[in-house]
Amino acid sequence: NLKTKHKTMLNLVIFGAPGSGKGTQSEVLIEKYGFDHISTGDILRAEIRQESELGKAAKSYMDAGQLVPDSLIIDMIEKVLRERKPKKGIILDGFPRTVAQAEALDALFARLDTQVHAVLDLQVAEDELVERLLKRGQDSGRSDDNLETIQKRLGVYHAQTAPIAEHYAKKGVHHPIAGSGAITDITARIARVIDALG
Ligand code: B4P
Repeated sequence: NLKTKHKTMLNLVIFGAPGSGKGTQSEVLIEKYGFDHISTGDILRAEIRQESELGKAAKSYMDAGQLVPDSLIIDMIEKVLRERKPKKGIILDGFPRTVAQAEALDALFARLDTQVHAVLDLQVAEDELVERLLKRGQDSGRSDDNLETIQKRLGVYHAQTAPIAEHYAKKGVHHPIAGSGAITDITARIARVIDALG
């Protein structure tokens, strides 16, 4: 049941470029606050491992550093959001990634009589992003963590994903977070925003 008040349940979006620490901070936040974690990247990688129709459709886009088409992602997230029964709140990680996805999420939450309460935008310099992803690529086995694909993903981020920040700034829920430094320091910056939500 996603219909709640601030004090009982929060709908949070963790936002930022590839390598900005979305997955990393989500893991810490689910532990600290008991939130449900919905990572579209993780769901898509699981679909690929299972060789589902969605996985087969998504794989070529992901390997090329492109976004999976909005229609597939929006159907997928609607299904996931309806199945989950979060108690403390949810962290959307890697979604929305386009303005069309953000608008679809607004419409879905409106139907459930709720909204996005905060967008936590992790800001990290480009050279550090590349360095982190290349380092992960050494042992993650992720087919998209190589220099050529990383550069494509960063280009896609600037062209298609970064404009969402403005969409949420207009709604007064966009929070820039300095995303460099120790993981615990970044968590503390995020926690200050979450705790101020009430
Ligand atoms: P994602 O799985 O979301 O991958 P990502 O953007 O690289 O972020 P991730 O969360 O994994 O990395 P993090 O920054 O935590 O997406 C992969 C692909 O799936 C996309 O390219 C797209 O094709 C598709 N996709 C997913 N969602 C979609 C959607 N909504 N619409 C369309 N397509 C979609 O960590 C990176 C590295 O940095 C890690 O190794 C970590 O250890 C390190 N790190 C983190 N914090 C650090 C710190 N403070 N200091 C040093 N290193 C740090």
